[in-house]
Formats: sequence, structure tokens, C-alpha cells
Amino acid sequence: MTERSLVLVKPDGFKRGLSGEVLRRVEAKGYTLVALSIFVPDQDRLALHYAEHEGKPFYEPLVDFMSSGPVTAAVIEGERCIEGFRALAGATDPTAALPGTIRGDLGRDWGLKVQQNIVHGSDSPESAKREIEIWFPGLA
Ligand code: DAT
Ligand code: MG
Repeated sequence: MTERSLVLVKPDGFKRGLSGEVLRRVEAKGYTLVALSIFVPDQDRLALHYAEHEGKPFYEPLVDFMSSGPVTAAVIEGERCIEGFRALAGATDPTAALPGTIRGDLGRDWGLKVQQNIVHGSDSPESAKREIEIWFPGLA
């Protein structure tokens, strides 16, 4: 079934000029870009986006980091693109992420900063719906 997912190029990826590379991989995989926007997300939006992580030790550094600069936000579409983009992104820890993945090829540990892992991708149809409503209302 065709589905949509939310993809973010995080501030580290944006700053390093990797937005095009991430979007290139999305398109090369065969997914379609439905919406695209570049802006600095505010803390209110990030609190909604990362609600599941509230209270965890990495929550505040994560929200601070994510609001530290522009992100490239995209809605992508395709058969099983939620699972597919997670596979493209690779494991959360960029050091452990396999070569061939976005995080494995382009990411590394910059010193206790696992949050700097270049991309976000929704992890389930429910998350995708919820997250797309936060970033691109009406497109879920
Ligand atoms: P993912 O982004 O792979 O879905 P997640 O949803 O568990 O991972 O966590 C959201 C982000 O929070 C993740 O991209 C990086 C950061 N993060 C997760 N676990 C962390 C940890 N143990 N220490 C620091 N940052 C962490
Ligand atoms: Mg997640």
C-alpha cells in the first residue's frame, strides 16, 4: 500500500550540505517527494515531534540541537516507504550504522552526540501520520 513518511535532514546534515544527498537517495530508491521545506524548527514543534522521548536523559540536548539551525523537512511517498527510508537511514548510532546507509556512509560520532545522526524518519504508519500533521498539516 502506498504510504507517506516524514523525513528530516537534521541541523548537522543541513550544515554539512547533505540535504541534496539525502533527497537524492530517497529519489534513487524510487520514492516521490510530496512536500519540501527549509526552516529552523521551534521548541514547541519539537516538543510535539519528540513527545515519546520526553523525560529521557537525551531529550533536552536533542530538542536544543534540533532547534539550533535549519532543517530540511520532507514528506515522501511510496510503497512501504516508512520501512524503506528507515533502512536507507541505518541504525540510530552513526558509528554502528552499516556502510551503504545514510548514517553509515555520511555520519560519525562527534563526541557523545548521538543526536547528530543526519536524518530522522518516521518509524511506523501511526508515527508518520502524527509527525506529518506536525510538520505539514493536511498532508498525512
Ligand atoms: P531514531 O532517530 O533512529 O528513530 P530514536 O527515535 O530512538 O531514534 O531517537 C530519536 C533521536 O534521539 C535519535 O535520532 C538520536 C537521539 N538519541 C536516541 N537515543 C539516544 C541516546 N542514547 N543518546 C543520545 N541521543 C539519543
Ligand atoms: Mg525515532
